Amino acid sequence: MPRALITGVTGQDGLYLAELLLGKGYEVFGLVRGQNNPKRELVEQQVPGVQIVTGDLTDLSSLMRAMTTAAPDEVYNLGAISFVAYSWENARLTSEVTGLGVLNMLEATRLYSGDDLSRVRFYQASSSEMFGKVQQVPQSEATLLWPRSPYGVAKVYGHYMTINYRESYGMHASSGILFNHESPRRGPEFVTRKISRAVARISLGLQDSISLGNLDAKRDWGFAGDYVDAMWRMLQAPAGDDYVVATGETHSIREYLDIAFARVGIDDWSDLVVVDPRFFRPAEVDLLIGDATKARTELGWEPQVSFPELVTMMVDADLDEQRALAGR
Ligand code: NAP
Ligand code: G4F
Repeated sequence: MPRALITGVTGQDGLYLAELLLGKGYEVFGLVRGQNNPKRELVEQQVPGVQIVTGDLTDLSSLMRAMTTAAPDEVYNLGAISFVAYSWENARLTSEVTGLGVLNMLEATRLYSGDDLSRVRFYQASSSEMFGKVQQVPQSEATLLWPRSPYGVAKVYGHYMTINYRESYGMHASSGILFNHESPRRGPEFVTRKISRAVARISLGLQDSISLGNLDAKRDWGFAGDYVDAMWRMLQAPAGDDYVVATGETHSIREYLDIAFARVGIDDWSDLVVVDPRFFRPAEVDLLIGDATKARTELGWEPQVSFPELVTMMVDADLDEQRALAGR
């Protein structure tokens, strides 16, 4: 039975990846940080097969203990401070967790591996946010990186450190440059879930309007369940490498709003959306669209869920959740 260690198991991707690996017969260990972390219960309820180990990406010795306990064949480093807007307010902490945390996890993996440095396969959760002020459309593995946020800068550090460990030590280390991926498990601070939840609440009479920032930003949005499959495929490849994972389509926040409100029978949402400058960012990433040709051809990966299906899935899930909370 193969063994995997997932950092960030309490997050959106961690939960989907744990489900995927358990379904494939893996023994799965999930790193959970902090004392009495309330998300631990979420993992225990939603993916009960996961064995929880405690540790923090900023604490190398805790990661080495986690490696010894899990004795993994595969390490998926998904843990990060992942909310871009928060990263300006907490730039140093973001650098320590999202940037230096990758170095800590690579070091824990290298030290655990001993003489056989290709024995443990390593996945790093890199991000399309690294493309920032995009230098090429669409963005591929060869596109120059130009990050626009402390989060993006931290991800660039982790990305190059992963490449460096592959080149320096011959580790099977892969970096997935994933474009935005969403689901009903998405945190409510991200724009897609913020909208799907608000649309559900507005349609049920529980909320009057929604305040948002820049409605013209465009993202290449896919379904998180499809994207964790790409992570697994990278670690089954003969050697570590870097791959863009994206749908190849881009849509604005306005288009997301159109489909989300239409799902609850509202065609004109202009009076229901308030543009609030508080949600504008010091520097914006205006356009992301990925070219995933390499992942398609080398890994046989294909996204299964379309943009309208994704939006509909999220609104429907939030309608169910809000109805249950309101006792309807
Ligand atoms: P998420 O839901 O925000 O999950 C982040 C995870 O990191 C949580 O489990 C969180 O634990 C954990 N974490 C935070 N600080 C930590 C620390 N100091 N030590 C250990 N764990 C820590 O993110 P996601 O959407 O699942 O994304 C997974 C990864 O992919 C992240 O690295 C993200 O930056 C990257 N990524 C995401 C996307 C996307 O569109 N979703 C795209 C590209 C790349 P707590 O629950 O305890 O806070
Ligand atoms: O949903 P967002 O916060 O996601 P963002 O910044 O693209 O980052 C996500 O995707 C990255 C991959 O490219 C990941 F690496 C990262 O961890 C995270 O998962 O914002 C999307 C867009 C932005 O342009 C933002 O300015 O939506 C715009 N937006 C407009 N109003 C808003 C809002 N974003 C949020 N969160 N909240 C708003 O009210």
